[in-house]
Amino acid sequence: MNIKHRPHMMHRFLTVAFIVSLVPVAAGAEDGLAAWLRYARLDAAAAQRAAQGLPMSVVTFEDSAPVQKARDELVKGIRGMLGRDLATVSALPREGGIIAGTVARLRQAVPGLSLAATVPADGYFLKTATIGGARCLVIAGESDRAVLYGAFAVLRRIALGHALTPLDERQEPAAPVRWVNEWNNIDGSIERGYGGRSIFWDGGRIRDDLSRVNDYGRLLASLGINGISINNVNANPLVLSSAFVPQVARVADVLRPWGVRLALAVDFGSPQSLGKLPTYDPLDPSVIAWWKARADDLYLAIPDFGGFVLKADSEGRVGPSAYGRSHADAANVVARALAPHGGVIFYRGFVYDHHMDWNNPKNDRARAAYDNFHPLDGQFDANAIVQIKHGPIDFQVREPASPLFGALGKTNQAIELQITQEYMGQGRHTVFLVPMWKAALDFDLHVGGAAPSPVKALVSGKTFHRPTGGFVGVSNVGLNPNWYGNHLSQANLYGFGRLAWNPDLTSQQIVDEWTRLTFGNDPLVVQTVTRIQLDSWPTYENYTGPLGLQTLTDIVGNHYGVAVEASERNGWGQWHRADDKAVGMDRSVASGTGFVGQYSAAVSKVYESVESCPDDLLLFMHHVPYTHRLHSGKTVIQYIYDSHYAGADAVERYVGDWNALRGRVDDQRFAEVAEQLTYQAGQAVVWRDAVSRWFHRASGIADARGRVDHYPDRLEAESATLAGYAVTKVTPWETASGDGAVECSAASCTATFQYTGASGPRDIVVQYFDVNTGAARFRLRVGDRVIGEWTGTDRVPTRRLDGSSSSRRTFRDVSLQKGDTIVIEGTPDAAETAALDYIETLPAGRRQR
Ligand code: GCV
Repeated sequence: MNIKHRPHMMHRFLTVAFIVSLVPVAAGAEDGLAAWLRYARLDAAAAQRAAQGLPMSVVTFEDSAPVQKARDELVKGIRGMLGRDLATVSALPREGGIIAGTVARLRQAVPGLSLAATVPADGYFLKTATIGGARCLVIAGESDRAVLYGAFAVLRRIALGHALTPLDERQEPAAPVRWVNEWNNIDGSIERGYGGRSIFWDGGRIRDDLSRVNDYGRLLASLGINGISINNVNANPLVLSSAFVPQVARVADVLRPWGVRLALAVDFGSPQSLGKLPTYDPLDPSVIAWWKARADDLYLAIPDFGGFVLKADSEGRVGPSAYGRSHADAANVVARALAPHGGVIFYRGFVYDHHMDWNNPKNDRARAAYDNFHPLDGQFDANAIVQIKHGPIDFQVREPASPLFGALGKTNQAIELQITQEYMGQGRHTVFLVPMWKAALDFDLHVGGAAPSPVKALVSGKTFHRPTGGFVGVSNVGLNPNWYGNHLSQANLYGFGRLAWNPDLTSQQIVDEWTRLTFGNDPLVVQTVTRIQLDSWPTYENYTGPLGLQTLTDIVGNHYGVAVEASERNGWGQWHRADDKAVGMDRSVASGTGFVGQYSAAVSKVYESVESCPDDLLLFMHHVPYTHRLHSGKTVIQYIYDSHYAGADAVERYVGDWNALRGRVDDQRFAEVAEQLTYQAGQAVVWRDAVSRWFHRASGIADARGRVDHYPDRLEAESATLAGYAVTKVTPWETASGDGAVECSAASCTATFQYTGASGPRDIVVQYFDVNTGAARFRLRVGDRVIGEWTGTDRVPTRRLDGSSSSRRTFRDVSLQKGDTIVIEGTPDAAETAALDYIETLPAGRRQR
């Protein structure tokens, strides 16, 4: 065997101490920046297990940046987790090493190494082998970046406590496209971003300090994500200007070592608005030449530029319809400019008319993607990919899989999944989205003849043997140290990346991995966090819009708080059509919009009939009376009530479960997650009451369990003795208890309540409004006793008293005597009026009602 040994290195290897720390690592403060790549020290037993037989050096033969990153990451990770310092060498030492490199190079450098004949694009091998009598761990990648993927996989195994020897694993990604989109504006704001300002842009240009971009590239590489577009799909034409090219090239330089290709979202009108041409008609020769010139310019500076993302003819963006051209014409003019350089265009399938006449019962936004793109199947160039949101509407809490996935047999496609939590609690609520994505990815659209054709196979190009396709996640990370504004939301990026690599992984596997990597292997922590995460989507669905109602959030506003009617009587087409007798959109072929007919016969048969339609999509597909009985036997209206109470109760349980982890999770993350879950528990009550009261009023049918509109422990602020406070209406009405709220327009005001309940310890809940226009102060007194003081400084996305600003504070174990006066003093600040909704006195420790 032809192996070069370097004896002079030997001494160094032998003197490197094999130290496995027996000292438990203190739970220091962690801010979440390292996410799942913390490389925290393993406990002694796990470290010893992983270290057994692990060589003491990393051997690389290549200078390419991704391979060097792989080497550095191995050194860093093994030092962190095992307390071992690996040597880095460029020749195989006599006692073996961790050999990391591309398959092609390793075959040359280590001829005795036997690797399978073929390795798919971006695939890698992990293999323990005896080479020249020495034990080695081989990480062999098809490409530079695949070496990096292999290194991260080894580190993941160590962190999870899996044995490294023996190892013989061949990994390949499900699809070539594994991208993220960041909807960042060039001024540094982020559309639907909840984790702070952009890590890429600031004040109309690329940031000077790109260290967070480097950190992000590392996270993406650890998941096998290989492409990123860094600006909003509602694109500013300026990004294509020559002046921007060097700036954008800086970002590409930072991401390249991590194997992540850079892309831009472009505006279809750019040839006219930026290029000053008289037209942006995709068939006009000057426009064709313009796109080509812009692409050529970019590729000069960024030879591995990934391509463009295009949103056209959608939500006010210009598109080919202006010239009577098709989406294929639009995609192809850009595709042809990119093709000579190996770039691709992602053409978004999110095209619909947001001025639809809501009076027409046949109109249906859900039909739009299929109606627009199915007729064009086969007309898109080979480097064009139609990027399709996972459901036919827009990231709602429950949607069926888009029928368009099954209707493009001759077109490349990618699924668009939303990691940022628009419509899904915006990082203020913990909602683990992987189970929702799995439901779409695993759904069989029955378009593959006898063979199953789940969405994951369609988008990966497997069903129709397409050259490319895959997965795009709308990510929107920000400068917040924990990326999304919520530590637990990081699991969504992790889950997206893992599914893009292997959509057959289960939600349980993914969350188990993520939790161990992010919070360690303490069994109680793992059990608690995985349970909360796995339960969180159905819980969110329960307290927002169950049965296929869609999220029921304020769709004409911030897409966050509850506003049951916001979707109705406007052109946006997210209608649920609830009236006094019935609820749901009739999308059947027989009597509705015909959307169901866009699916294959096997699928449409199930959705077409009320009897066979699954309950969780019933109101997405059908308009049924409130008294309709679900498969469970429960009526629709009672299900709406019960699910909302179940959802709110579940979040309150999460708070208790999380609090039991005190001391097992580092202090900073423990406190921040505790605060987030407590807030979510309060918001879940706001949602619960608003939705259940709205449907109570609409249907006139009482809750069989007597809870809705009956709150015996509540004292409404409107009925308190008010000094300075004045009663005000709240819009939408369902977001305030009773008849509204009270607002203070004086320097300070008081609301005084008489406590008439039994004497004893009570939890006092104060429901108040915290808008983002000031920092009003509040004080809670019982008689002269000050129980608590707080300031309304939360940056919730609203200036108004509504479901987003309604906030809750609970003071535990307050001793109350019958006849006590409970006083809230409110001191407004700027435009925040120290508004109050109600107080509630609950027997100490009892669930909120
Ligand atoms: C970037 C939804 C969001 C928009 C987003 C759009 C899209 O409508 O509310 O903010 O625009 O989807 O995906 O293009």
